[in-house]
Amino acid sequence: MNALMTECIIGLGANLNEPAQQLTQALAQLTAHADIELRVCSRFYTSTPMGPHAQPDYVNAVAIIGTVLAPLELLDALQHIEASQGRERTLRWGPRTLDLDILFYGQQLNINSDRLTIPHPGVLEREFVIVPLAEIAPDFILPNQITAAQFAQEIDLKGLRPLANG
Ligand code: ROI
Repeated sequence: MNALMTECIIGLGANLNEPAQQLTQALAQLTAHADIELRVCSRFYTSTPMGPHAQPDYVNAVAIIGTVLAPLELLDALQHIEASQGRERTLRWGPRTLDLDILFYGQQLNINSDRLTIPHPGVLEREFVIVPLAEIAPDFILPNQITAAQFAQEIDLKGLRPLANG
């Protein structure tokens, strides 16, 4: 492992155009990226849409990466991958082919800029983030000071379930 790498937690989500394939392809792009090292990814989960319900179920996963990129550089890289897989930025909380969110960057860094808020503000409300995170990093301390594994047991799963072949 490169000592200059920062460990980051990334959320992946998709609900259009073969969502599981979108996630698989995104993981391949992360792996291929010169400045990103994919360390581990959770299983894929099917989740109920948060926001307007007139949209397909999502496939979600959480991955841990190492990167030498600064936060906004990482955001650029992730948005480049989203765009390459046909993501168009249209409706807030609308359906999407691929969403790559930086959930946490490094140990406890808070970032509040126009383009980026870290930790991601929705983390604690999102069972589709907490449960996959608990799978790969059970001891991770969330912003509410509880471990991911503990919090995963307390929240409403809202139908979240691992994909059969995830
Ligand atoms: N709902 C689910 N279940 N999974 C997501 O990844 C997701 N992403 C979003 C919104 C539209 C908020 N809803 C979601 O951006």
